[in-house]
Amino acid sequence: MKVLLVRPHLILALSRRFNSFLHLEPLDLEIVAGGVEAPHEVEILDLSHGRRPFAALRRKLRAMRPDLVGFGCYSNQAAAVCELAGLIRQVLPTAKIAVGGVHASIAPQDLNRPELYDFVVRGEGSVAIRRLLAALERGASIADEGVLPVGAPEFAALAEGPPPAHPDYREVAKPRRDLVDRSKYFCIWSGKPDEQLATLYPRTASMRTSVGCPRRCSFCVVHFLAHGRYIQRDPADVVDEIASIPEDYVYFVDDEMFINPVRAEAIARLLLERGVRKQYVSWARSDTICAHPELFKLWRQAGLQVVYVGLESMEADALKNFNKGVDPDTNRRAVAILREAGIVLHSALIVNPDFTKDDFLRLHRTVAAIAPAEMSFTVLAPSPGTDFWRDTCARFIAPDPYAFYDCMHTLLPTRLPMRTFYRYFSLLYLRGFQHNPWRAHRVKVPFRDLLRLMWSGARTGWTLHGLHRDYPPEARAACGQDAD
Ligand code: B12
Ligand code: SF4
Repeated sequence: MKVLLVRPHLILALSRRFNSFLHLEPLDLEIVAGGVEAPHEVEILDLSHGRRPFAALRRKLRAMRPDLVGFGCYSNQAAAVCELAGLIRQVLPTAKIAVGGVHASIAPQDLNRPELYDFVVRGEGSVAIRRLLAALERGASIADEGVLPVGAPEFAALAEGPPPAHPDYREVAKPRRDLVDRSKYFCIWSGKPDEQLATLYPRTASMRTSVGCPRRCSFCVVHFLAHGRYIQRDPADVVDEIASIPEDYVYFVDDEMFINPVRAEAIARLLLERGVRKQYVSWARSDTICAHPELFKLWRQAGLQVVYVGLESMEADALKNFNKGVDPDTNRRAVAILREAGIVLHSALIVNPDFTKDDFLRLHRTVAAIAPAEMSFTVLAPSPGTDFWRDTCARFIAPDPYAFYDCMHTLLPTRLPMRTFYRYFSLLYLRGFQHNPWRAHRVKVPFRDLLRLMWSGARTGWTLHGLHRDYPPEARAACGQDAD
């Protein structure tokens, strides 16, 4: 059978703008492709590049004539996947269509649309696609907690509750990195003091060494996806995969890579022993950093350059509301530990739709106190699959909350007039840019990269500044009307 795996295009202009700073390979589809074993054939089509996704998909369908098309789907891609599935039904009605990924795992009922899909796949996909292909080949029916036949009477029962538990990592396929054009994926890189970088945009691979996180932050769906468990790969297996990656830069997409310090240390030591010299970026919680400062020093030697930390806020009340399980002092110490270890901090901070002008001003002061650091800001938005979503969805103002679930568009009414809110919000990015370590450390970069950064930064800032325009008038009217 011929299988085509499709990463959908990005509908929101803002998502496309952010892709000009960081565009990672479709690791989800590469792993699913690894589960498609010979004699089946598999290809990946990444529609997040290019301007004409429908034409590109039509061309691919005509050239390949796949028997099965599989979509990867995060919640903010659900609308795009619908559009593309509709096109496949017209152009190649014989193809079966499956949709998997985070959205299929947490909101399967949203995809129970027989006119568009044949199967919804929940949970890990490389194991599920083996079962699905085997059933399709035999002409047998399939219905279990991982592969749900769309429109079938048992769909509703199978869609209830959390997705199936993640399988043992030894059963999960290795990613088929060879199926994508690797020159297209990059991550902006800050560099060290006074360093001369060959490029600000090195080619970057992504890789996963663990799944899940035992914490339960209120805005995050990971505990629902992974059943609150932390599933870890064996250090030797991790290092074998890192060594096999062609790129020198690797972005770890683990939810939290350092939760088990023994395993994390073993990986770093193996990398050093085997002389695997690459540069890494990863996510870590501030309390993990405070609990194991030596681990981060060791990882620095092994090549860890940037750590993304969901600091979220430097205010005790906000951290408590997010159920973050850390206090502002832990966040401050984590910032200091990373600085001492010579690791660049990427600080992720949350803006509440409830913010007043004073709240924004306080966040500006926080930014200055954390600097120099890479900074990103998101708007607090409930994720489907969380209690937070269930408790607040009646108040949503976004016309399509899934499509607007990019943590930039507010789902809930803002206290300030929406236009004012986004003006302040875009200024945060400007302030963050001014404190970027790359600027503070006087890192030298090629002029063409500088121009590219300025151009994409200006476009992103402008899009953020005018984000209120994406909402209909009634949604804007539901927000605060105070003078700013
Ligand atoms: C790394 C990461 C990012 C990276 C980029 C990821 C990428 N692939 O491009 C960055 C930092 C850019 C990012 C940005 C965002 N992210 Co993010 N991200 C993650 C993280 C930590 C890992 C994602 C990943 O790469 N996983 C590795 C792959 C291999 O796993 P997977 O996607 O689950 O795929 C498996 C299965 O789902 C299944 N499967 C997947 N597709 C298919 C298809 C078929 C056909 C089949 C059969 C099976 C199948 O099999 C796969 C292989 O095992 C997740 C957390 C998580 N646990 O999912 C959050 C997560 C996906 N992100 C999230 C969010 C909200 C965002 C943002 C919208 C906002 C933000 N907070 O920054 C932006 C949006 C970016 C955009 N362009 O739209 C949410 C999404 C929730 C949702 N309802 O969709 C998550 C779950 C985090 C959370 N705390 O809730 N993210
Ligand atoms: S620490 Fe990160 S991955 Fe874990 S629950 Fe909180 S936000 Fe989610």
